[in-house]
Amino acid sequence: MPDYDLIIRGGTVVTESDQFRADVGVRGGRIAALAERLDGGAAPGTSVLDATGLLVLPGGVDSHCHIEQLQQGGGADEETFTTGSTAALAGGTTSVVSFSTQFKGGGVLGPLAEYHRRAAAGAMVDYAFHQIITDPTEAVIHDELPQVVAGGVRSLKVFLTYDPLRLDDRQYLAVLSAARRLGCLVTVHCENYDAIAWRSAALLAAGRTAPKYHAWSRPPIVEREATHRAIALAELVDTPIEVFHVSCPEAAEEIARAQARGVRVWGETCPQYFVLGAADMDRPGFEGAKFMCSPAPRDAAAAAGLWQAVRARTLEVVSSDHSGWNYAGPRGKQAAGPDAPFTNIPNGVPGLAARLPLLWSEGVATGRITASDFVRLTAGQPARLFGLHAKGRIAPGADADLVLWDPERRTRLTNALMQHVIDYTPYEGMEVTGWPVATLRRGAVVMRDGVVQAEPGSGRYLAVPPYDMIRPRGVLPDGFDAAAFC
Ligand code: DUC
Ligand code: ZN
Ligand code: ZN
Repeated sequence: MPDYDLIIRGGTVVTESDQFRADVGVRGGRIAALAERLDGGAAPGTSVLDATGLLVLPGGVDSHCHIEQLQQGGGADEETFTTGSTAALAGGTTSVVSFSTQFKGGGVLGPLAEYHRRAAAGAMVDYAFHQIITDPTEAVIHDELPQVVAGGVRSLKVFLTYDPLRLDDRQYLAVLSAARRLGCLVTVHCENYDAIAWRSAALLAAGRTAPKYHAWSRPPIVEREATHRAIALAELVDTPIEVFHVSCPEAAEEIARAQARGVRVWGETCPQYFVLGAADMDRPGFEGAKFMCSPAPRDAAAAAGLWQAVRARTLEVVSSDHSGWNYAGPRGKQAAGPDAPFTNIPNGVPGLAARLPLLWSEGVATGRITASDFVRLTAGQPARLFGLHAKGRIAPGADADLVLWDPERRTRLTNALMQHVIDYTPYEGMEVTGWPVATLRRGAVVMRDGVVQAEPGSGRYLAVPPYDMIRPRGVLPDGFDAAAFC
């Protein structure tokens, strides 16, 4: 038997701490060796992939993307596991964490079983799930969630805004308590529901209905307040949380303050908050709808504040929050017509394939962050935080999920390059520096020069075992563990 199935020859390996010239030997889908020179390239059964002049990065881990998410009333997102995987692999991402949902009045086990079925049939990336909780009934909390966790889902997602998804504070506390008992992380969408409803009603009454008023309905203060509250209640229960999609420095400051006093809270941001702004929602006609997501994109000053928070390690994950709605067609942004008020336009932007090029271009190529920071933000930290132990790093024993990356290549983004099913990209026409030349998943080349080749269903489910990083820290008001009694 040859020592290696594959040798990746002559590239520069980038880890969270270093960059060094090394060959990478792969055996059985895992990294078997790293060395300045690996012999065995001539052995029968060993193939060689030339990476001269390229960086070798760990495959991206996108820990927040909405793919084939089931929708109320039947059906699912138009981005299927197969099309979403194609976009992911085209952009250098090899693992995702997507969302199984709950519909109010229903349980979680039924939708989760269906979601597993869809992913097993279609995925070409490896995948884990977040479990969205919209209705934390006794049955869900005490009967169903323990089964969900036993099946390898250790991240619960809650929304503090959005009808019909949002939880009030008491319900949020119930989810935090369950997470503490079961050993889960809670991920939180932080915006103040009532403040948004109040401002939206006023904007509609004033005739301000265009897409740009989406941003007016939810200024940074509504995100800051909800972030503060989400953290305070998590501190009350002593449950670790991650604040999703931080869009502004005001929210990042709340996270930084809590981190400084030892609270286990992590922050995520997304490329759209670096490169899009509220001004994009003011494009002519209905075009602004293409840029609508929540929280809303802000402005250049906010983006500068986010970069600072990234450099300070307050924000340690950059995910896509890929949430694709077509611009045209009956189920997309114009579902309620081309003049729909902002309150009736689906939220979300697609970004699976654009995530790594945008972050490299805006972050590494400009000198704001290092290549090792990039690896930590896009692969290492999301893998650690969500318990994906074989992912996100280049080291013997880890899965051979790798990207051969050209750090200099300049590319003008088009929707065709994104390879998702959605009919537009909000990044159309932007020029980026840095591009994935090839993507390997467990040692197999699944994308080369933009051509994705993998079998639907070849992605593997990543069941997450208990892990230390999300253990409560053991600090409770009065030392009383209320979560143990409810
Ligand atoms: N906001 C979310 O929280 N999720 C999906 C899309 C969006 O805009
Ligand atoms: Zn969200
Ligand atoms: Zn989301």
